[in-house]
Amino acid sequence: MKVAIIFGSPSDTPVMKKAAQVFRELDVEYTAQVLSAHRTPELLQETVKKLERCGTEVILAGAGLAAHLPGLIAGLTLIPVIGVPINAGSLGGMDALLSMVQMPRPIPVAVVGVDNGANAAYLACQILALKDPLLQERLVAFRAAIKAHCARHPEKVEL
Ligand code: RP5
Repeated sequence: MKVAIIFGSPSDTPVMKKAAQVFRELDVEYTAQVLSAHRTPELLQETVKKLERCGTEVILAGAGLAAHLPGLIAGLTLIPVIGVPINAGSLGGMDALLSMVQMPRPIPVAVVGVDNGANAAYLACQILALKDPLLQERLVAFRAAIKAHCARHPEKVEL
């Protein structure tokens, strides 16, 4: 499996489902599991090592609150990690966003917008497409379809 989706709690499921939907639409195989940096750190470490052994190329990591999951994973592996900050509390996701984007060097986490699981999947697909010409073709076709749709249905605004 080229992509692994990991998220901190079952309560993150609706956001991470958006990523899974993109992978299905673009015909990219993925695995998904709930693993918490805080609640099950040893299991997380074992899982990351397993993902390395089975050739995983990108990891999506979604978490809310003190969202250490993507940073911890990034510290365990060279597989690129895309963090999805999740709005899970009174700070509207800013807590998760900043904890992901402020990773200290040299352990980066690529971060998308709050609750934007779909964009994390698109970015993962673009990374995979560097070595997968057929996926690249599907992405080009997808972008062309979006462009054609926007050209056919330009948004009208009242000024
Ligand atoms: C984080 O804490 C999870 O990623 C989730 O976004 C948040 C709340 O988790 P639950 O209390 O709903 O399990 O670790």
